[in-house]
Amino acid sequence: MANYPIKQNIIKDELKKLPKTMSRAAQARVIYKKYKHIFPNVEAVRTTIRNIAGQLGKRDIDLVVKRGTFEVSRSSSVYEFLPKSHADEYEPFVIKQSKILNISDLHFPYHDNEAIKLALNYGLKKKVDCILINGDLIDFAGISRHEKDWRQRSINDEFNSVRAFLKGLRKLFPKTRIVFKYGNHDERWEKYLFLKAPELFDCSDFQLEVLLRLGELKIEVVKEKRPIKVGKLTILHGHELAGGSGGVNPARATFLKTLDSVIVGHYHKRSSHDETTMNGNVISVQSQGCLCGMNPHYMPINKWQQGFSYIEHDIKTGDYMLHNHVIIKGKVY
Ligand SMILES: [Mn+2]
Repeated sequence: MANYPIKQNIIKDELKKLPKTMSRAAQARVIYKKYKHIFPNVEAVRTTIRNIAGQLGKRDIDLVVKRGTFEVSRSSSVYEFLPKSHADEYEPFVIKQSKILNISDLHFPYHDNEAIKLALNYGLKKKVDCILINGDLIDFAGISRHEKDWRQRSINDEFNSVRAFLKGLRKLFPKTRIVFKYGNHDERWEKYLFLKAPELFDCSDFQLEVLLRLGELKIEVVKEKRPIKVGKLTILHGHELAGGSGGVNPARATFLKTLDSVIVGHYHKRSSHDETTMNGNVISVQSQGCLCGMNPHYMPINKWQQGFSYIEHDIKTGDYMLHNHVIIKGKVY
């Protein structure tokens, strides 16, 4: 509050003109009448008067300063001047299942059915109790802010193919928890609405989860780049961490940004990076392969791998075993 001393000076000058016998409330009313353009209300003037007079005594300040802490009592009214905050809470999404199949980067309609079959078959064999679609389920090439692919099928076909996939997935795993975290490609829909049709933005019928019938299919959605926690492991799509292509080793690049045990998709590449701290704790970061076609027109030659991961999670301790598989020539390794 850069102008605070000026306000204080005004009040100091005014107080000199007023009788000392006057109550502070009355003083505040008089000064407020004169300076309505400066103070929001009488109470603000009164607070400033009390500040000047050092009147914020024990009775008003119910700051409960417990031994060694700086805790503020919930009933404290001293900080009522603080304006309402619009900052959002940013809580992670928690998965408490114990056998989780983690698939990512399917990029419909550029998906690879053979790779998808291998991943889902693995999930069936393991009798997983949760499937996480960890981002980039849909490509949305036609509404990208990057180069658009005019050869792609219509957006309607794109939606239809994803709906068919999700419907089939639900049928294959009727009782399994299914969670869909939006990646950068899935977020293109919302971005498109923001930029091209902001008037429609708050109409919930146009939300991606509605268009994909996720409610009917009992598929949960994780949006706004929220991290997912499986015990001591954090799962990110990868685009949440700003900057960089991941470089030679996406796991190491991710480690440098998170300094914690994480698995990401996004880079279409399997890599790992482990660090042992001075106290003997091991931080383990992994990136997993994709389930899309390996030679997209925008980057037909690349160094990607296809793959998926499987997480065994000890619900009691939060410990986990992470199996980061690659698919090579039709086989899971
Ligand atoms: Mn991505």
